[in-house]
Amino acid sequence: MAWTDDNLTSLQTHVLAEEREHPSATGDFTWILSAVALAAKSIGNKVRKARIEDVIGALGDENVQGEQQQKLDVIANEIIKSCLGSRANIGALVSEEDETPTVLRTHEDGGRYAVLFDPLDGSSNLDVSVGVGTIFSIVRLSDEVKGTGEARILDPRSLQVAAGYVLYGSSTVFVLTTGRGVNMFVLDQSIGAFVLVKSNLRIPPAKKIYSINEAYVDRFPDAYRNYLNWAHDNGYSSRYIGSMVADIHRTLLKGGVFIYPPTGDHMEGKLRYLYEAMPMSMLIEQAGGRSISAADTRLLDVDPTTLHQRIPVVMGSTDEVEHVNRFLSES
Ligand code: AHM
Ligand code: MG
Repeated sequence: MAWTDDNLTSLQTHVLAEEREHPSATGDFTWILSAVALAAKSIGNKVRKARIEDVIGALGDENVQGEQQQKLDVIANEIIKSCLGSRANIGALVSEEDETPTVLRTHEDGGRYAVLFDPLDGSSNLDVSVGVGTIFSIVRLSDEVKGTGEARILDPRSLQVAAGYVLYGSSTVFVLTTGRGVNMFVLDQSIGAFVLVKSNLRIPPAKKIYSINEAYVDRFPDAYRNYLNWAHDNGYSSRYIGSMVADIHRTLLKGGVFIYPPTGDHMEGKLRYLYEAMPMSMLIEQAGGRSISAADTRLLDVDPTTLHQRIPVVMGSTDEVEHVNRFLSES
């Protein structure tokens, strides 16, 4: 298909057009998403030059999760905070890399939203030039709780209103939902803009692919082992990059199921609820897929109790999630 001016839609244009359909919209989203897009361009640029600028590898410190911080984790975290920090409607920035939220302004001062993010997920893969990504979620903060601290962010009346990720892969891809389907944009380096390449993305309902770190199989609960045995007997294929954004991106486009189960010593699994599981679940559901954290338990129905909480994840094509769910229900 040839591009013409008629079908070239930028991320900015798309968000403005969506807002115009809501007479009560205040322009808040345009502000926040343009800051996220700016941060994504800047992080993408750093990722591409990381080897040249010698910012590959560990920093030597551990983050709040007790994990090795990569130099680029810290750089990406700073970039997002500096891009979002000046947006007047944001109450708090909540990062996987920071122990406590960065409070920008209280409810009384107009802080209506929190932006939650994993600045550079899968960053240990950078050493080998594998795709990594930024994951984010925009939460409209409850008016019922004062301040903009942890209690207000975790209040069940606070609502996730948008989510997305940016994949820094062979191209830079921005996948977004504002609660009305999923749209995909690709960065056109020559004009410096994210351009809409696929609207209303739908995940295929079934595909015989599972994405799981099978090396841990001996530490998975029986139900997951039984599922894997069943999948082996039923002609499944395995795909696992070890970089959640890349694995979810493939799952969204091609179908299949992405699983990060509890493991013997970590019954909560590895992935963080607020920065990884929650935004990806919204995207998957908005694309027509399903996301659960346990048998018959919709992940997004689980109320988080702490900011850095982890949660087991099974998400992807509806039929494929149901196959896993069947085994979880039997155990
Ligand atoms: P990170 O946030 O420290 O980068 O860790 C999250 C990453 C995910 O991208 C990926 O799905 C997972 O860790 C892989 O973990 P494992 O190596 O245990 O399979
Ligand atoms: Mg992560």
